[in-house]
Amino acid sequence: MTDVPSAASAAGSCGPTTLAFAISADFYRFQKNHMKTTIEIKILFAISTLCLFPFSIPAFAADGKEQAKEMPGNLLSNGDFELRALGSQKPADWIPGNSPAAKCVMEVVTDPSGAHSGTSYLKIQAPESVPVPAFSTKGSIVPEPDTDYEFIVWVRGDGTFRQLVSECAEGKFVSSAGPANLSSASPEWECHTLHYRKPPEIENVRLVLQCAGEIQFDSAWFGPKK
Ligand SMILES: [Ca+2]
Repeated sequence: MTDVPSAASAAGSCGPTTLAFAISADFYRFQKNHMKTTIEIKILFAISTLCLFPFSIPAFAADGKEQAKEMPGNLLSNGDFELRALGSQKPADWIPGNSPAAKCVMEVVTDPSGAHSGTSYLKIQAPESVPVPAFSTKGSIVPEPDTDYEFIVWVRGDGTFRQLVSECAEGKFVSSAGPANLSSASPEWECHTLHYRKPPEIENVRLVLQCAGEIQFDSAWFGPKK
């Protein structure tokens, strides 16, 4: 993944030292030649303002680029779990996918030092149950035919989990693609990738996270294989 240059580095040769030297030199010539005109003062002020402008906004420019580069090409909405549903601690654009999931604690936790991406992650507290609680994307995605996809998610916690691609045809759920069994989560963030290719009869898919125990998810990504 290519790093995006920061706003400060993009400012290039228009650095503070160069700027100070240029202004000092101009001011010296200004005094030497006794050209005390209002127009020259205005020109010097305009030059200094234009050169200093990039240094006044690096935080905003860098933040936007950081978010854009974290998960480029992601077809998932709110895969980084940075957004909550209105008036709720639950994540925007994710919903309980079965009745056990509706009874679980599912919340976005803001923890800048603990999040895998951004400042927040999804925490789910789910009991052992049959069926295993499942959490789904709210919207469906239409994968291209004959194209390899990846469903990536970062996971940690105390319990078990798996990621699935829920497949729909003729407006109905027909099958799930993914591992047959749940896996144990690690206490530290680990990346898990599910490879997926849409069968011809499948029209659209939803992405599903299943878990039991206390599991945290972050940086979920679905898109064509990179
Ligand atoms: Ca995040």
